[in-house]
Amino acid sequence: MKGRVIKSTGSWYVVQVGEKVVSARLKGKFKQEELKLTNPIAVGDWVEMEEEAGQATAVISEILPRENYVIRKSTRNQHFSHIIASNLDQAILVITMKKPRTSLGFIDRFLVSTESFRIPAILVVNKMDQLDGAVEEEWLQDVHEIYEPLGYTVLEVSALTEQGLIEKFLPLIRGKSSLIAGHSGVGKSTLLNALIPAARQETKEISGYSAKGVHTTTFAELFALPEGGDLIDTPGIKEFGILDVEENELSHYFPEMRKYLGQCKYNNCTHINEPGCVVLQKMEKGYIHPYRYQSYVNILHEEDSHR
Ligand SMILES: Nc1nc2c(ncn2[C@@H]2O[C@H](COP(=O)(O)OP(=O)(O)O)[C@@H](O)[C@H]2O)c(=O)[nH]1
Ligand SMILES: [Mg+2]
Ligand SMILES: [Zn+2]
Repeated sequence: MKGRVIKSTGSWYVVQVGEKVVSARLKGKFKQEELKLTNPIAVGDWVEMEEEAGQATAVISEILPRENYVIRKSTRNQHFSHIIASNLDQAILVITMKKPRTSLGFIDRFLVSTESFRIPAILVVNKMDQLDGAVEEEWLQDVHEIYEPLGYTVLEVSALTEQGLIEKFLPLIRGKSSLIAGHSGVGKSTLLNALIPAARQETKEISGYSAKGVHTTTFAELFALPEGGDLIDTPGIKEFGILDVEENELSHYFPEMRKYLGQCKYNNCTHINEPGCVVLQKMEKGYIHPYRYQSYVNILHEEDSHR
């Protein structure tokens, strides 16, 4: 019996098998190849199961090879990683200009992660009903000007008024498996509820708590769209983290730099101050946005301090 894991509670897995939902568990130790994982099975995994005699539950006997996955370092043991979700067609970053404000630097970190996982990313600007003021207009314009030329889709919606949801958002997610990420309070749950009423996700007022003080222990969960496809909610996951990217590898995950790689004088160029650096030249000529270059430098230095 083959199915897809839609929820994990640690030891039990909820698996979708056609129209049916089955509770399944793992028997014994599971062999892990290559990766050191804190969770052997992730939401989005396709698994093979055997029914347990006389019971409504099943035992997972095999994980089918993952097409891709999104992973982060374990918070408890940094030699281990945690798979957030697998078998994704795309990742959607929900962003807002205020309450909370999503910084361009945060967007860039997210995009570096999705580039490294080779998963296409979409930026969804939520809370468009709240758009007022020149500062916000400018932020929105920056988002369009910076990310669209790089090939990322930027979409504007309001989960509250449902503006843009059916005409613009639905066509992008129909029939696909999409991960939803973003700061706490940007409206991920509200968006999910608007598209999948059966999801009934709890939404939280932002004013009542400080985003930093909230300890969310919830796991990712997959919800089927009535129109086909599914959305994977990732509550409590701020960012995936950038895993073990070598210094001169980071620029591979910036599409606007990627095309010039190999043209720098030194093949281990980090594009900071090396002579004959084509990336720096292109940036000075305006082919690479200075904000993006600044994010590149910031990520390089942050990752450096973790080495
Ligand atoms: N004005 C406005 N508020 C929204 C919108 N979407 C969500 N919210 C509000 O933002 C707060 C946080 O939403 P929630 O869905 O819990 O965010 P999450 O943490 O990303 O899941 C709630 O009070 C929502 O009602 C929107 O499009 N416009
Ligand atoms: Mg939520
Ligand atoms: Zn260079």
